This record gives sequence, C-alpha cells and structure tokens, in this order.
Amino acid sequence: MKVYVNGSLVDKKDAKVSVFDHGLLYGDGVFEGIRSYNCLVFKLAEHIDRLFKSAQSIMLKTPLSKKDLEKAIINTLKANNLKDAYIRVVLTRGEGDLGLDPRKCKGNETLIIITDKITLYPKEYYKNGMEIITVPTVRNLPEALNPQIKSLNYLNNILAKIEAINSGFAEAIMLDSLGYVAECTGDNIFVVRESNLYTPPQCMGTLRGITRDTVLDISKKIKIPAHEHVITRHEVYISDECFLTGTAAEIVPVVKVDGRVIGTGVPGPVTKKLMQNFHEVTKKEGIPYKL
Ligand code: PXG
Repeated sequence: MKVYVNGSLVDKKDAKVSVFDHGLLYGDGVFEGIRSYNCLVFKLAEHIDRLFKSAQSIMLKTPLSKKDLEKAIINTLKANNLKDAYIRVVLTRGEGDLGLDPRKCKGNETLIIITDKITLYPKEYYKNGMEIITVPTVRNLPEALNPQIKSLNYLNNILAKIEAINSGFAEAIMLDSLGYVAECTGDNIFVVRESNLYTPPQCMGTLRGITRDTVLDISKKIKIPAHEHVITRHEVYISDECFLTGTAAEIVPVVKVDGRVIGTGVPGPVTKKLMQNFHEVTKKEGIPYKL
C-alpha cells in the first residue's frame, strides 16, 4: 500500500509523522472520509469543500489548493490500483512542541491521504435493519466545538460508540445539549412518518453530512417531502421508518431504537426506495479516474 504523506507517495511502513505532531498530541487537525465507486470518486468537490471549511474554522492552512488536493487523491487511488475505495484525508497542525500554542507549528502542516478497501457494516444490517440505542454522552455543544468541524478530536463520538458497544449495539443515537436527537457517532439520522422525511437541522449538534445532503436531493427528485426539523426520541419511537446515512455506512435501515420496534420491524418502502436511488447515483456521479 502506498500512502500520500506531504507530497510523496511512500510505502505503508514508511508512512510516518512526528511524535510532536499536534494532530497526535492534541487532535489539532481536520479530516474527511470519502468513497470511490467503480473508479468514480463520489462527491469529491463537496468533501474537499468541507475539509477547507473545517480548516478555515480552526485557522489551519491547507498546503494544497482544492484542485491539487483533488489530483493528489486521484494519484493515490491510482498508485494503489483501487476501483472501490475508502479515502481518508487527514490535515494536522503539524510538528510543534509540547505546548498547545499553534504558532509553534507554523508552516509545518501535515497532509496525509490513505486509500484502502472499504469496511462496511455486515450485509445483514442492510437487509434486515439494525438495532440502535440512545447513549448518555451528548453531542458536543456547537459553542464549544462545533460538530460542523470534522476535527481530529473524535473523542465525543468515540465515547458514545463505547457506550453503544458496551450495551451490545453497533451504533448509538447522540442527543444534543437540549435533549433533541442530534445524530449517530458517525452517521446522520432520518425518520419517515406518513411518507414524509425528517432529519435534524444542522444548527445544533449535527454534522452536515454529504450523504444526508444526497438523500435530501434524491427525495426532492422522487418527490418525497423532506423536512429539516428538530426530532425528539419520542418521534423516533413512533416513526414508520428510520435510517442512518454516512459515507462509510451509505444508507442503513434501523428497525429497533431503545427496545422499541420501528414501524413493522423491517426496512420500510421509503428507506428501500432511497437506498436503491442512492446506489444508482453512486454508479453515475463522481470524478472519474483510470487505473
Ligand atoms: N455524523 C458524523 C459525526 C460523522 O462523522 C457523518 C455524520 C456522515 O457524514 P457524511 O458526509 O459521511 O455523509 C459522519 C461521517 C468512519 C467514517 O471511518 C465516519 C464518517 C465518514 C466516513 C467514515 O467511521 N463519518
């Protein structure tokens, strides 16, 4: 495997960063998780835009232009001969000293691109739906660390994930500080009620997911009314259908939440229709590359 590290493609065993990198010492950096489907990088411009916005918000300089980052991602995919890939772009403040002061890292930004085979949830979740729970750890307050920043500090989500795993579940609903449903540890959440789609607005504790936006676009095209609206746990429990969206997860049906069976207990017609449309879109859209 070849990994892109600061402008060079190196073997996995030589892909290293300094122990003084503030990405490691403080989680001081940002990242993106992207996918390619059959030599088409899905929503690449949107992912690069979001990375630049995350970097802008934490005052981190991106060492490459958007166009050059796009080229570097494509070159890394080619070097690894990957048709279908998971792409991780990591940008850190770089090497500094043992103090927080980001000025010590000036000009040392570390940019890494790792491309690998994708690891998905088991097929069974997509066929029969998954069971999730609400966990005690609430999503970061936007006033403290805005969930719109896809920062390297993912402890908030990891703590929620640990709580889910400890209870025997693969994913967890995280609430915002007001107790409304925010999102899951690495996915956005949707519910369906009376043939309408609802997903939490992005103003509180919710990342503006690119898969979430894709589902909202699809719903417009196939004329399913969609609403960005606050959702309570009660509204999840009484929904007809529920599903999660994310780059890694794509669209995964949820059939049980906190012990409550959702709808008929199997993936519903709206979820299935959206899953089918989503797969069509990933087959057609994206930035092409040749191996
Ligand atoms: N919420 C959170 C907190 C996320 O981290 C999403 C929602 C979905 O956003 P996208 O833009 O992907 O639709 C994410 C994204 C992983 C992994 O390795 C996690 C994400 C994406 C890709 C891989 O677990 N999270």
